[in-house]
Amino acid sequence: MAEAMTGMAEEVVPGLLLWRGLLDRPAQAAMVADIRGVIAAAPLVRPVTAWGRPMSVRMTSAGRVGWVIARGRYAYVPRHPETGTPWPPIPASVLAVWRAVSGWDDDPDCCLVNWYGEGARMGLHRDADEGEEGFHAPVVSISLGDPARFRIGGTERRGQTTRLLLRSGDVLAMGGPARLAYHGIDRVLSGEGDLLPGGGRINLTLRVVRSA
Ligand SMILES: O=C(O)CCC(=O)C(=O)O
Ligand SMILES: [Mn+2]
Repeated sequence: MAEAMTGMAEEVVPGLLLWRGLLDRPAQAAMVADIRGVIAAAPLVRPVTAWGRPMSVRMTSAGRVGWVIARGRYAYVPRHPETGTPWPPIPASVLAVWRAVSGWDDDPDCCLVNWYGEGARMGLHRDADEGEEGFHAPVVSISLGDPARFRIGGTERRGQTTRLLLRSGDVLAMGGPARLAYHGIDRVLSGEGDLLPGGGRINLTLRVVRSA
């Protein structure tokens, strides 16, 4: 299954695989319902960066560990920072995507949930808190809701970048030479999708974490 799925992907840049429209509309709607369940158990928070600025994206997690910014430091922790309760499990619908595309035997430890409201974006960054062993696995990203302009470069912050539009139902895997590449969301095309009432974009990233 994993190999067959890998064959169906477009390799946008080395290591960055894209499955356009992997999730059809009913699958997207079902996944949104599952994510609303995650958010009900683990409310979205707006992390504050090390520079003291609140991020424009609101976040929560599912899985063994969740990604947080704690006193200016990025960390994977086993409990929600505000409620103190363990993160809810990663929904089966989301795990099924990981199993189909990651080519990885183990399930991910974290599903980071990003909620982009009007004007939200995410600056260029690397997913580099998962620990050396976690870097061998890809990061799998699922887009739901309004389309977004995604950008990816190399392992240096400066340098050439490639842009692509991510639409609802698209799935990306960042592995191999793209695993530690700088990437971000320049802009969400608010209101151009019709999956989420009132607009907005949900992005899920699945990560193997060996640092926590
Ligand atoms: O929203 C996206 O598509 C990317 C999110 C991302 O890069 C992250 O959560 O680390
Ligand atoms: Mn990222």
